[in-house]
Amino acid sequence: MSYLAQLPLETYLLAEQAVPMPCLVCDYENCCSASRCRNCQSPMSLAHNVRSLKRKPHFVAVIGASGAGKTVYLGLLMDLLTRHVGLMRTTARGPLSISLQQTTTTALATGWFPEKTVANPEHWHWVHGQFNCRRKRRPLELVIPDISGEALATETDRANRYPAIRALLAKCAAVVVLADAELLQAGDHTHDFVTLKLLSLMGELRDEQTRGWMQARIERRPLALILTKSDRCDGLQENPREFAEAHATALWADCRSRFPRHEVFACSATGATGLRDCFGRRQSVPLRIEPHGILEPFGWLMTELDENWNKPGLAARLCGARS
Ligand SMILES: Nc1nc2c(ncn2[C@@H]2O[C@H](COP(=O)(O)OP(=O)(O)OP(=O)(O)O)[C@@H](O)[C@H]2O)c(=O)[nH]1
Ligand SMILES: [Mg+2]
Ligand SMILES: [Zn+2]
Repeated sequence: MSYLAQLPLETYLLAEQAVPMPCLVCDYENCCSASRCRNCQSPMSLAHNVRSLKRKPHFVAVIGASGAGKTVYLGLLMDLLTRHVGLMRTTARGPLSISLQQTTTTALATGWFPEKTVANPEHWHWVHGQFNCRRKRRPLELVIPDISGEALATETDRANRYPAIRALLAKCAAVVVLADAELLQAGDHTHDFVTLKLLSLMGELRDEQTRGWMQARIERRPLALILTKSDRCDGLQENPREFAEAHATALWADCRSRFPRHEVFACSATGATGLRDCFGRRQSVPLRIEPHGILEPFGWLMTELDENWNKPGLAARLCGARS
């Protein structure tokens, strides 16, 4: 009787693990089985999606102070797009891309606003999807993260505390700035400083970007200023530009001077809100969900992105203009 056994070494599995996988957000090289980047904690599924699809997405940076309404806006936007409301629609890439929409709509359907986004990057939602507009020929591949306002503010004061934010601000192909219209109308500009600092940081990082036509495109990236909670401000929906000039003078002027392609919009998620007691604290709750002005800013951004990245011959023209 023999006591010898044969064990296959399967060293090819080790070799497979040794091949590094660069993070799509910060380019840090990770082990290919990692689920989150070791440097910026963004999901590695983004990089895996790109490898399998062979199409690199554009990043859209959504910035604004804590409480500006980023999560509510993005969650509702994704819900409308996946339900094919209007001319645009999206197809989510991977299950993680559906979590933001799920969290937001579940909270709103049960009579609450979603929880404040925590500063820990492991809990941020990264939406990766293919976005189509029926009027356009080519779909756009986009990654839109919902980042905590608290983390955005911290990054402006302590560089590299959140590497994902820095990388996103440098790489993004479009910018969405959210500002609380109710606060602006009341003359409270404390939130503006976070956004102004982020826009200034973006300008600094842009200068470190690659040269040539890529740099030219980064310089032409569009910015949409969205004034949120328009249900609380009379007349805002009808004339957001006038409102921005009257109540957000510094912020709107900064957006215009830094981004040659800009537009201002107003939106609201609710028709009315009320106050509800929650563990001894009075909290604002939605009484009626009536999305207003959610799709328009995104439609404008898609058109601008399409002009900047998909238009044949534009790269050549930009190169010519700069050389
Ligand atoms: N009236 C009204 N209130 C809103 C609307 N959208 C958001 N809010 C209020 O604003 C609060 C903050 O909204 P969020 O979307 O969580 O804000 P955020 O920018 O994601 O904040 P952070 O996660 O802290 O960065 C909500 O809890 C609501 O009380 C809206 O359309 N109308
Ligand atoms: Mg949030
Ligand atoms: Zn990373």
